[in-house]
Amino acid sequence: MRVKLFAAVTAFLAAMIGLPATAASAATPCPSGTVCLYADANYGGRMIYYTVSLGGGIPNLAHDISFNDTASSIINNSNGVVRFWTDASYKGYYFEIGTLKWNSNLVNNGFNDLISSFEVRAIGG
Ligand SMILES: [Ca+2]
Repeated sequence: MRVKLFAAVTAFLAAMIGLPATAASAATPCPSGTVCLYADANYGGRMIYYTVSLGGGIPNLAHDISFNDTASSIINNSNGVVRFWTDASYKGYYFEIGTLKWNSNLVNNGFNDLISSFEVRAIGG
């Protein structure tokens, strides 16, 4: 009975904040050798991943993948250093994430829902 009540309360709270009840399930893993961008904090919501190689990047997240100004958390599961920009074509303000680093909530560094492009700056950083 107690468990059922907990489940009902959880579902109710999920509904209140506009999330499906399954939102608490495990985040989509970030494949090895890629950098992953998540629409929600703590690696939730829609996710895109990109295979890291020197000189690579996505100059415009609005094109094809519709991920402009969307990312709220990031995982770099690669050996590259990735620079994220607030504007397309690697312009505006930026921050970098090194090899095997992550940021669970881009509110923390002021880049939430702002990333419009990213580029691989180095390998082995
Ligand atoms: Ca932007």
